[in-house]
Amino acid sequence: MALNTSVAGVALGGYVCNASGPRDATLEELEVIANSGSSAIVMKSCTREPREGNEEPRYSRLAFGAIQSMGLPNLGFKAYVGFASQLAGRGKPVVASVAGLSLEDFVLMVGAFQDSAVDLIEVNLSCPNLAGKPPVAYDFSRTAEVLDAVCGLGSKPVGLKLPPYYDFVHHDAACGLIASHRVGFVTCINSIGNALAINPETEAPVIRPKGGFGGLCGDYIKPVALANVRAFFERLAGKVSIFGVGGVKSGSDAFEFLLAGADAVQVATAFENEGPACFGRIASELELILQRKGYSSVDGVKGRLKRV
Ligand code: RRO
Repeated sequence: MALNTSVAGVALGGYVCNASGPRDATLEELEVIANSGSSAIVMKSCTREPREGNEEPRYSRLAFGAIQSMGLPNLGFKAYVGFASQLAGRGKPVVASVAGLSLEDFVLMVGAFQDSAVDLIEVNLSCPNLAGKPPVAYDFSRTAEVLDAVCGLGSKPVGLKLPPYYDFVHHDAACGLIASHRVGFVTCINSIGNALAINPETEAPVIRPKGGFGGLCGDYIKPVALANVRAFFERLAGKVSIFGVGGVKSGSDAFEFLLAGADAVQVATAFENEGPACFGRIASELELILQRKGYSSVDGVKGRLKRV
């Protein structure tokens, strides 16, 4: 059964890979991903300078997922440029994720990764956890500025990690910008920003940064993620590839993203909870579903959501 696929012309040997975020900030962690069933090695979003991230507690499991406000803890982009050389040649694409704190940072980092061993560059326009810095992708004029500045810096495909949008006017606006720039892929979605979970025993939020407001992850967000994948597929199919992310923890979840139109899925919360065995497990479950339904590849199903 062929689960092989491609994103922006880059071949992936499987449909399931890790997402930028959990367990991907150090070389040791990235080696674990390299040796797992993940079909790509996606690195933690990086900044110009190393960051410790937000104060603890900043991650809390919830009944159906998690809430977190990590605050971009990472080793600084130069470390990831170096890691890319060490991770290249392992039979799977290496994906950089850049989160600039300014336009200049985005230009510097995308330029550096264009000259590196990575295969894809994900430009994170959607981190919800930096106090005073709203996600760039909720401001379409700032998004246009970033795209103008980073899309022509080299030949490696550049993609956008997007926040959830909740109205078609916003999908239309985002797709208008994407269609007028050289964007190879979109990653839908980042966590749902500024959720609040309260512990009634302590009478306090479960995480400390930003008064408890943080990114919602896991099962809670899957329908929103599917909706965004579908909305982008309807507008961009055949022109721009789509990574689906948000609540993928089983083969059935991955199959739903495939029907919605995702070229591949990324796994975050399930990887955090289960460790690297999740990738092979989810891929095997997806394979069984495809077999049972008589499909011989992911391509025969991609985007073929039926009408009711
Ligand atoms: O590090 C984080 O707090 C973080 C990032 Br960069 C992101 O893109 N999305 C998220 O939920 N958390």
